[in-house]
Amino acid sequence: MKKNKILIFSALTVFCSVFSQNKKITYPYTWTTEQNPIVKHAYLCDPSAKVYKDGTVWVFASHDSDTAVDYSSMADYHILSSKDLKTWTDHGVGLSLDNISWANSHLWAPDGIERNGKYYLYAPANFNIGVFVSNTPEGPYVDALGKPLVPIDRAIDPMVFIDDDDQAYLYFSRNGEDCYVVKLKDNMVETDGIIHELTNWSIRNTVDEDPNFVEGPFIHKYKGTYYMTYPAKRYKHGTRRNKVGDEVICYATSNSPIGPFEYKGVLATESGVHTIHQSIINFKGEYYFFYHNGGLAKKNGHEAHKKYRRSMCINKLHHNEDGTLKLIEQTKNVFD
Ligand code: FUB
Repeated sequence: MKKNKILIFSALTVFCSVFSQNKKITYPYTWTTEQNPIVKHAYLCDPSAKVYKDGTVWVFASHDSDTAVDYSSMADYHILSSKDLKTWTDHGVGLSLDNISWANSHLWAPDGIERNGKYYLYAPANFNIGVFVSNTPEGPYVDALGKPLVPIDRAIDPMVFIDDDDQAYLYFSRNGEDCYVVKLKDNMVETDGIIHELTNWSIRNTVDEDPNFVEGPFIHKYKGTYYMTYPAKRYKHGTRRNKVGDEVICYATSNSPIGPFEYKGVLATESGVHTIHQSIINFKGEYYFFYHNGGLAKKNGHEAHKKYRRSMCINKLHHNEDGTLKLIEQTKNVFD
């Protein structure tokens, strides 16, 4: 009898899980939550958050498919917004592979920004970075150039930062070990000057114990200091090609947006899904850390594939008095 009850309960759980995954969502889709993962209707990951001039938080997220078994099937970006980090709207797909003539796979981590009344999305497709433009933050975004913006292949994870003097910088990574920055012209669709390689800083150390830069550079400025956060891995025996373990988030600081940056330490430990991809915002005077984990895959019974079916989370970030960053607590409650 007890066995039968367990069987019925398991069947119901699987049914409910499959049913909820197949639920048809119409966009824009709005919900309220204070619990991680904050998005439960789709596997949205690589969240890049920005606060726009009117105070709205916008998030540009990659999209893992419900059946993903690797990172190659990522085919569109969802764009989300919130005015309080509690009630969220997923505006649906802002850009998809169908609208990029020069690429046919791998829409990896994007970033967005507003400038002069226009909205720009920087996105890697087939390991080349393109720039896309829209009249609204949620898109749809159209290809601004019809070709990649950055003349370097194997480039991923673009991030755009506009400094207080209005100069825009495009950061990106390459080959899972190099970091670059290049200025952007005011029009945001042309690079300006040379591409600086940043990985000759102390963040590229070769000590076995310390994690080394892999990808996903993100800049935030706090009290005049430039903080670069980035996913990092340990190198076995100091060999760059021999990385071990899952990514953690490290940070380095500089007094200039083009470095040199000085390694400071680990900001967030592994999130349980091999990658962890971060962004940081100052929202109403408090700092928040966006990242992804495997929470939704676990809830949906997809734990075996959680590495490729990632879910977006937020926790608080604290600056210490001495300028260091407190280790992020990856808690269920966003506002803990
Ligand atoms: O989501 C695909 C890739 O995995 C991203 O571009 C990386 O940052 C890592 O999260």
